Amino acid sequence: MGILNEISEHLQAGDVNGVTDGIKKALDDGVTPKEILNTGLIGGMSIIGEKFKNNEVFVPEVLIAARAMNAGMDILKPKLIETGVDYIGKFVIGTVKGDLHDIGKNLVKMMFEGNGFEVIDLGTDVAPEQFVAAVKEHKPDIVGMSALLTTTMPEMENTIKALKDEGLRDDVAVMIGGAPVTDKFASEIGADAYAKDAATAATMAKKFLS
Ligand code: B1M
Repeated sequence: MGILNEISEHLQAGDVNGVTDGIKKALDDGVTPKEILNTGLIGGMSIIGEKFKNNEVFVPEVLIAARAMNAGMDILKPKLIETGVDYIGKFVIGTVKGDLHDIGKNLVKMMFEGNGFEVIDLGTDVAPEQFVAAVKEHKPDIVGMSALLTTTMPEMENTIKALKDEGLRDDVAVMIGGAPVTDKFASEIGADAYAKDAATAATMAKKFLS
């Protein structure tokens, strides 16, 4: 459908006004909020995700597209709530204790939102007990942790241990990532998955949904 492709194109170009005007027009034309979300916004974000993975676009383009997606979601969210939106899963994410880097974490968040997840973002410097409290409160399918410092990577293991101590480990999948993190490290600390980039993480996450 033309208008949905237009929204997707505007999103990929990071054109906030194009996205918001397109959504208003689509709603006026009787397109459902769900179709706008799935084909226009998520469709556009998935293309950006693929291009990012293939080094065809870079962090600034993804952040600009993410800003356009956020602007679109501001209009769409109330409509989605009215009509009832089916998220594909719930994802809690945070940058671990002692670590203030959030650019990668925010990209991961956007890619998950762009793939249809409800995302609870705990921010940066998130202590193991905060992850535990969020799992108790939100009952997510997946907990994601990001770390950019070699000195904060052990907090990922501490968080997994805290989840075990609270009897919650079997209730959630744990995904980790960040520049110094590796697949080997993920296995060593008992995480369920490591992803090297945000787009891969969002695709990989779907295997943890029941
Ligand atoms: Co910092 N910093 N920094 N820094 N910083 C690094 C990480 C560093 C490598 C720079 C260097 O020395 N070459 C170094 C770490 C060295 C180490 O530990 N081995 C470092 C240091 C030392 C520090 C300070 C200690 C410096 C100081 O104060 N002396 C300090 C620490 C502060 C703290 O956290 N407590 C510090 C501070 C900062 C700034 C505040 C200035 C700023 C952060 C701003 C912000 O985030 N809002 C900053 C920045 C920008 C960087 C660099 C330059 C860039 C990081 C970044 O955003 N990359 C970085 C050097 C570098 O990487 N070239 C550096 C882009 C981002 C998109 O990539 O986060 O890796 P990344 O995310 C990727 C993937 O890793 C993956 O997806 C993303 C994209 O696809 N991914 C996941 C990330 N999380 C994931 C989770 C997943 C899956 C995938 O599943 C859940």
